[in-house]
Amino acid sequence: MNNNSSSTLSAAPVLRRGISSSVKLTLTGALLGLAAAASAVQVAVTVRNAAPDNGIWAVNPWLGVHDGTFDGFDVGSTASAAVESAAEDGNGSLLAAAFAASQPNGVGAVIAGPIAPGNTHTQIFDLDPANPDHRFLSYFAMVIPSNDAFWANDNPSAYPIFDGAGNFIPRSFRIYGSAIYDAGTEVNDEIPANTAFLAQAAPNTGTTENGVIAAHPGFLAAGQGGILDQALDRFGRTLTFTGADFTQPMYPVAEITISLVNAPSSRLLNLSSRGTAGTGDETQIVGFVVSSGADKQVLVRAVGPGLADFGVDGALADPGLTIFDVDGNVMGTNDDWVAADVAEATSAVGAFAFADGSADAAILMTLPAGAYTAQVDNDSGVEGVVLVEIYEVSN
Ligand SMILES: [Ca+2]
Ligand SMILES: [Ca+2]
Ligand SMILES: [Ca+2]
Ligand SMILES: [Ca+2]
Repeated sequence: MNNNSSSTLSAAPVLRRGISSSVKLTLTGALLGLAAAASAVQVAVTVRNAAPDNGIWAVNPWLGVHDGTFDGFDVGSTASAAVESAAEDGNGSLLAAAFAASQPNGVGAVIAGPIAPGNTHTQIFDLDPANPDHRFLSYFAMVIPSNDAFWANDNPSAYPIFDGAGNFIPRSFRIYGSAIYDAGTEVNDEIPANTAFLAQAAPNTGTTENGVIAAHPGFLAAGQGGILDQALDRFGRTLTFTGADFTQPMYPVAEITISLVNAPSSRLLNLSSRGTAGTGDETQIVGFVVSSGADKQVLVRAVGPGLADFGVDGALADPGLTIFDVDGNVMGTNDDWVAADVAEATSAVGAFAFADGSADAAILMTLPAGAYTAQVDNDSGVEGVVLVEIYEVSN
């Protein structure tokens, strides 16, 4: 299952204080509750291009899940033909073949296509937590435009998905510009005819560099006719790369999130709705329903400051969160999250962790069947972007 598989559903109209709102919710991953095979779980690996506007793109990221020994490259060493092809042309097929040969019981995938700054793609893997061949994630993506720039993990065991006992390890991590490598296979002339995504017309076009894999020194400075000065018409618009100087301190390149879509023992409902919230009529309202049956424990979060870590500009500085039932009764409220209350559940559902002492809001509570709204407000009076998340913690 490739990306863009997220589906939408319309929440019931919500009435409160005269505000009527029909909120479209984005359902991340899958709506579960389906009986899974006893041993299999679905793990979502989400790759987000975290670069700023007019920044660098990624193309055809390759992902592989393995036993911790698949090491596709080493900094300081000559690139393999597979790395050359993946770094110069965004072609991961040789890398995938090398992976398949090395890891007959591993699982690999290529997320096809270019990923624009701010865009996200998700790959779902069916994994067996007890299988040692399903323990570690590796990734590799070409930076475009470039001659031979890429980001990937040099250490094959840096990103365990499960611990040795088979426990899932939720994780979200960011890759910065300082972690972009030069494959050392093609001179960084940035001439459009040699540069993938610009005017390069065939694979393996450019001047051979005969170097080794090393930290990438960055693109030619603006005004030198390199990538930062280029513009191209693509996808019905004009693309420029004026924001592509990834040598800027803490330049965000990508964010990779590993989360559990599904577990045999729990039904994970991860509703996410991102919008702006201010005061009064600008309150963001998200409706959700606990269906009939046993009471449900839910984790509801209003993420404001935490979005800044994901490169979102204009995040709401201090969201407050209140859960109402259908009659307008307050079921729970929180301004700033309390670790003792929600940290364990946050980890259990695979949500990313908030920074210590942040002003994000989170409520963990058990609700009987019924319709509810999660409402975000804001005491600063300055509107901002907020993400509302609703997770079902247990059946
Ligand atoms: Ca290595
Ligand atoms: Ca190079
Ligand atoms: Ca080239
Ligand atoms: Ca080459």
